[in-house]
Amino acid sequence: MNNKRRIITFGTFDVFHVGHLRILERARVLGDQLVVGVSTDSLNESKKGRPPVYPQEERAAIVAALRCVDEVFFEESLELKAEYIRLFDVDVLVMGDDWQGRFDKFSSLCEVVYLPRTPAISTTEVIEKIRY
Ligand code: C2G
Repeated sequence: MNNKRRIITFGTFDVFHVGHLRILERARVLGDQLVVGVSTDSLNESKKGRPPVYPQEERAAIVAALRCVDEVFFEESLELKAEYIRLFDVDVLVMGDDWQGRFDKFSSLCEVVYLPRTPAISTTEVIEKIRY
């Protein structure tokens, strides 16, 4: 029997920064194994209206190399959360609090936890800083 507590989280993780690292580390300590869904380029474009800076293979490679991450897959659609929760057999869904309340409907499948975002850093701010 596998009695490990499995955690899942999702994100684009474009222009990887310390806010991304912190949420993955904080998600991981809520259990024993951390599975991360990295948004595909096309999902990111539909969510944010622009293509990511780094392509999905590179974003996924960076996330997969982290000590706190056990497994990575591509998140193809925001509508597939229930399928991913079942497929990866997870106990907890963790999201940043910018998504507060948005995933409560999955609480019949697993525990749903929102963690506070790291203040004062975002991919958009990093891009702006480099640009000017
Ligand atoms: N994050 C954070 N602190 C920041 C910036 C981001 O804790 N300063 C968290 C976000 O709350 C999110 C994760 O890092 O949980 C990934 O952030 P994004 O790459 O911006 O992810 P997003 O595009 O919101 O994708 O299915 C849900 C989506 O795929 C989430």
